[in-house]
Amino acid sequence: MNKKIYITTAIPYVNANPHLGHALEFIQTDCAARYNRLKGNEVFFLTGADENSLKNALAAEKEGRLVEEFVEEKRAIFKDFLKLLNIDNTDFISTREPRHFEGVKKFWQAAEKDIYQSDYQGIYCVGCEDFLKEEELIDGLCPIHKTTPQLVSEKNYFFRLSNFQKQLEEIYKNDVIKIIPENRKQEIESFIAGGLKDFSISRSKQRAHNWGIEVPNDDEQVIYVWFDALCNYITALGYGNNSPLYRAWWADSSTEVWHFIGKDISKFHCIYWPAMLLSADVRLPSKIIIHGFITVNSQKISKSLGNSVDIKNIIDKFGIDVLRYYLLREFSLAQDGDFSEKNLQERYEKELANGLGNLLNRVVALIERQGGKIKIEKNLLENVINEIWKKYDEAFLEFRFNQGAEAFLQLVGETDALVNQTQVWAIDDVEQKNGILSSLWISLANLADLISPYMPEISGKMKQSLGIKNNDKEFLGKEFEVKRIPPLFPKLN
Ligand code: ME8
Repeated sequence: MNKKIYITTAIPYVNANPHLGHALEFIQTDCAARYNRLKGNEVFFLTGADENSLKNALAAEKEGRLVEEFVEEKRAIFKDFLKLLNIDNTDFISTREPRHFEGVKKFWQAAEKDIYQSDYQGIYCVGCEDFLKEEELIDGLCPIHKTTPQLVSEKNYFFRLSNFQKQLEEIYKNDVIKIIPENRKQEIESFIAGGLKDFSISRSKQRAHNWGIEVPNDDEQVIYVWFDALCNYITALGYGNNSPLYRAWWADSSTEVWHFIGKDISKFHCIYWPAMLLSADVRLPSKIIIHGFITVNSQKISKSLGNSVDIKNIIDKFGIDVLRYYLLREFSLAQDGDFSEKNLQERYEKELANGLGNLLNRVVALIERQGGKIKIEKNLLENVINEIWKKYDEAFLEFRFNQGAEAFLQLVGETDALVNQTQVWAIDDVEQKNGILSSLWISLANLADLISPYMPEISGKMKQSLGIKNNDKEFLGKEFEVKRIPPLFPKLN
């Protein structure tokens, strides 16, 4: 039976421009969304921008700009970035939108029984938008941002996270929310086992630089940016006015809800967010899929550390599908990975240009020599293709994008082997020759589907070259006219 799946990415801060880490997350999420659409599932794919944070306000002030104007400009840059990466999202939410403000206020009120006021003193890192513990500091600095945290002392509203200790333990023990991969689940379970403490969910307006969503009925305080931002997943659908979209895609328990996030924000998504939802009596997500970090020279990518990769350059040189392919093929969900253009180029030449591209070229040329039309009569590779789809589908169950790519590369290899072993070009028997060419054609038609979540444009070009129209899935007995096209992966200058 086909499923309905609501898929989300984290919403990036817009204090700086998008980087390769954001690209990895957008592309992985898009790949999962496209795969599920390919399988006939109905997908709603949300992404957006996290705009009410203090670090956005500080970045704007540093440039002497109005915050509202600054975030608008950055939001547009993130939207362009999504287009550049060919991300097929259904909607985009900015946390400055009225639907978000309305929804966050409603959510706060729904969780009010677990909210109380208290004095607080602690050290706060604006880069993390989080309170840190003294023992986490290295030489008095935040270990990630290498900056001195602020000492904060004020009256805040708190969320009674401690109330949810037992429920969260049960949720993860029974995989009510499934955390993928397993190593991240263990981290969350041990964090919970360490004891959950209430956390502050508001800031004085002064400390927030007068930027953010006001606490309902208290015009002195704004809502903590994580409490606000996490709500985007439901406010985008219209939680605020209980809209039909919200009822269909979130409240309906037959819909699956999947959050894609990076490892640095798992505490917020796997602990704070479910507790907040339980408190407000809103259903929980089904899966939280957590990826590792891309590093450049083993350092976290960030504008402030000055080690960002020029994505535009890479795309100009190789094309967007190649960057997508590389990120999905190279990085496994559970581990961090170091980005290397040399490695990308090697995979481009070996796996794409000499592998997939060459195979298409070869088979189309063989069919052209027979007049360009092929009546599909046989599939000698049927078992192989079935086995490849099985491996591919299994990989997607756990979001092992790299294994999905291995599966289709294996099919490229097996199809190439059929050309070589049969020496099809030298066969005179018309029926035998057509049987082999049919099989080669079918394999390529399957490859066009298999690669489509990874390289949607290349997939379209392959289909065009194979003469496939209208997303045909049944090939036997039908005739197709192939067409030579410029190389899918041209030689690099
Ligand atoms: O955390 N490699 O925003 P963000 C891989 N606004 N992924 C990376 C990465 C890297 N080097 N750097 C960042 C936020 N990411 C919040 C999210 S959601 C309600 C609010 C990932 O711009 C990071 O893990 O810092 C996160 O999933 C996403 O990019 C946005 O990060």
